[in-house]
Amino acid sequence: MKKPVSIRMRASKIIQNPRPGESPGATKLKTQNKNIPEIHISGAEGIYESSEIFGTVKKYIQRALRHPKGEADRIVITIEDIQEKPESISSLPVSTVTCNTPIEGRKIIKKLLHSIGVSTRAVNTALSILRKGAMRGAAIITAESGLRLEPDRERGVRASRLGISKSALKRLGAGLSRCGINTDIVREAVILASKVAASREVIAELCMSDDPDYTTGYVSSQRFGYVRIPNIKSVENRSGGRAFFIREAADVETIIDYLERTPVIIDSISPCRGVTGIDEIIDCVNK
Ligand code: WAQ
Ligand code: MG
Repeated sequence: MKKPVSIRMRASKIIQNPRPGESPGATKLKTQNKNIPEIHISGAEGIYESSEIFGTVKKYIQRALRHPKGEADRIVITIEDIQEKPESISSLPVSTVTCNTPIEGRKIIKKLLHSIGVSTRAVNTALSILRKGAMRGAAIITAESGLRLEPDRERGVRASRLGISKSALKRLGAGLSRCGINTDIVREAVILASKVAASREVIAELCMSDDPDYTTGYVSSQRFGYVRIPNIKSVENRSGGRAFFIREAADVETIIDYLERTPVIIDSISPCRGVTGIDEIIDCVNK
């Protein structure tokens, strides 16, 4: 990639006259030095070539202005040169399980995460954070004891400085198209999950969109890939978020530095498998 740049967007909305108890996830707008509560509307990030800056910023702004969570009143765009040479990684293989209800979804989440050593306590910590929603980034949870370790619980940790080469993007798009799931949302989530899973200290990730109309979530890990779970929540449900499960003895600061600051580019692609049985997915773990 020639002259890589990191582009990030975050959009928020001011809550006018909030009633007590409403918008529990609202944070105070610090930049204007006023006590105005705001909610996170959407965010996006990626590594691009400098020639892609205008097109990408336009796409990000359109996304912030036409979001199902509401129209943003504040959009912050950050564009920075990438100085370090990005690390190259492969994308995770993608599969989809059959799931018809949120209750079934919870069972699938537990089964997949238990198969790679994430404890019930850790899964329950994550599910209760996702149920509350309203974070801008992800929670960091120890996989055995289920302790929550990210320093700022309102913000969470945002995986950033991640991208994909043009040729890998083409191949990823072709694989996802064959499964009928080649959308911005899926591509961006696969890229993010692949960077997160490439950290040796991260065992798995759980994700549920906070968009009220997007009901497919995923569990991912280097061991079984990116596993999509349809109907993980019901329509009109505004809960959502991400949790990264980490090794018990891992150093949180090192993990955050990798997730937020180390530039990573996907330059090879793993297969897109389509609908797969959960037992078949777990069998891969034991091989
Ligand atoms: N780093 C960490 N956490 C993030 C990031 C990031 N870069 N971006 C979003 N989050 C957290 C944050 O808490 C959001 O509220 C939550 O995740 C959901 O973000 O294959 O669209 O952008 O069909 O709404 C999954 C795709 C889509 C499943 C997830 O997430 C599929 C999605 P959203
Ligand atoms: Mg969202």
